[in-house]
Amino acid sequence: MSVKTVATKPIEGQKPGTSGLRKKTKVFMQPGYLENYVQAIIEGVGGFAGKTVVIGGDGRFFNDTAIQVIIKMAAANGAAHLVIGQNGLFSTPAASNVIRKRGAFGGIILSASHNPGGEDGDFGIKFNGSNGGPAPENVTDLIFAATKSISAYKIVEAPDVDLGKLGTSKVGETVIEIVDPVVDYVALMETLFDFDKIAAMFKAGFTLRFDAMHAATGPYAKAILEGRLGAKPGSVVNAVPLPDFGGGHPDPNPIYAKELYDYMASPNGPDFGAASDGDGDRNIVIGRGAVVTPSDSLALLAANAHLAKGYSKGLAGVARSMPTSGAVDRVAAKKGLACYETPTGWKFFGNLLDDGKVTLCGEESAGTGSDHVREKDGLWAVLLWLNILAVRGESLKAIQDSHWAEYGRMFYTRHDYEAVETAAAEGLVNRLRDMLPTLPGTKVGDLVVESADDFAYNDPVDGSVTKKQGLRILFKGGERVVFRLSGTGTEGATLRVYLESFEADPAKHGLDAQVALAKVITAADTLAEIKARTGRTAPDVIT
Ligand code: VG1
Ligand code: CO
Repeated sequence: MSVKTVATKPIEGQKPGTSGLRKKTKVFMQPGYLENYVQAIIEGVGGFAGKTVVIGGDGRFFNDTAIQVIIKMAAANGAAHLVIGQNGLFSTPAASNVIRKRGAFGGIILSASHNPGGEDGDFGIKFNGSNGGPAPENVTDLIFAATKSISAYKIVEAPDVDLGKLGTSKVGETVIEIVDPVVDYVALMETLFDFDKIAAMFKAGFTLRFDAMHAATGPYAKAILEGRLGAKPGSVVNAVPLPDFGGGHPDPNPIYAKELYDYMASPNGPDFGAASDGDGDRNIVIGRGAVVTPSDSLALLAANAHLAKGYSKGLAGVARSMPTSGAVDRVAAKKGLACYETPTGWKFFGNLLDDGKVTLCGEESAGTGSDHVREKDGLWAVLLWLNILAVRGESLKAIQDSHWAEYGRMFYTRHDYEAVETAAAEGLVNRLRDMLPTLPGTKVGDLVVESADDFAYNDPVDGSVTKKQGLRILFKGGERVVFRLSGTGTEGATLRVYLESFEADPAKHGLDAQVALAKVITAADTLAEIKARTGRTAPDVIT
């Protein structure tokens, strides 16, 4: 087996502080680009020699081609054993599970998550460590540094591996093991949830639609929901992963999963609807007459998780990303649980989960998860919801209404301005950041600023400090606006504006969030001059 060393130049592209690289697929397809980044990962994490590495992705265009390259590069860099999902597929949470279960050194996950796929879409790669979670910042910093200093990559000359064939083979000295990606995941879910209770609920006539959006979760959802729990055949739709996600945009929000939202609102809609994203780590859940915001879902799951067998001892604590609403904080306060506030991105939950400080965590961007893996997990959240519904025997709407009556409702919305000119978006944020110290006491419309800061996180486990994680403006009535720029977009800049306000009065809990938040939305525009500076009259996406 001959190892080639190919001279190369440093690559542009990775944003420091992000857990991987996301680019247009065509950027990754440029000669040497993928190879450079993979070599930068290998060097950044201290080499692959003698190590076990898990590999798989969400099946988008270029997934299989990229995996063949990664196999040959891992072999050239001395990896001992590669565990690869059949046909190159792993949902992100399933990959996290396999890394943990095998005691692997880590994994390479190929996904651009909720971004569209295809030759003209997006592609991405990230490295997860031995705990199964996205590499922490000290490691991504080393990978980033390697992208700047790289001068050569190593690759073996060998035939492609048959990714469809289960079993073991070798590339040079490296053992290649192709595994069924679904089996271990189903086994894990079975340890956490009362499959018999959920199955009994389906048997009694409960109906569901799960939209896998032609992405990674399809095979898992079919196997568990229809195969094990007895949901009617056809309950899981768009179940076959496709390289272009069937032309769709695998983000389960009201715009891209409109079909599901419409079906849920129709007279023949099922009792429960859910969807996940490209790589299967996000989820949304919808009941008859009740859409649950991800922030509320986290709070509701925290309040009810003990009803499922895997969480029957209660929770160690909870965590949410800073822009996520404070709904879960209210549950934590009432139950006497520790509640942590972290920067956006799952990697920040890793230490809290590893240290046993929290059991449940979540983000406003449709991600919830627990200490069972080190990624957010879409299907896991759906199963926890089903378990809760089966035990409580109430509708999702009834459960949400009674939760709001008990804890109050946190109205919440996120406004995204996509593909904004980078200089305009950065100008907006920089101007506002400079204004922060002057804001307390300022009147903005009917609201008065209480405090304003740029969020910094002190990790309670390793003592690391992460700064500049989003501008927070808190008003005297408890309303809050957060501004930050996305780290996952691939075109220009995406400005995210997160808005929330608290309402104790149940008579007002039925209001539309955009209506309830009208004053906060206006205040956000007044402060940040969003319309004037982005040239947009309205957000591109409202969730
Ligand atoms: C977005 C979300 C964030 C999430 C990240 C990765 O990041 O806001 O909450 O962790 O995507 O999700 P940003 O920087 O664009 O706001 V996924 O489903 O790609 O793993
Ligand atoms: Co995702």
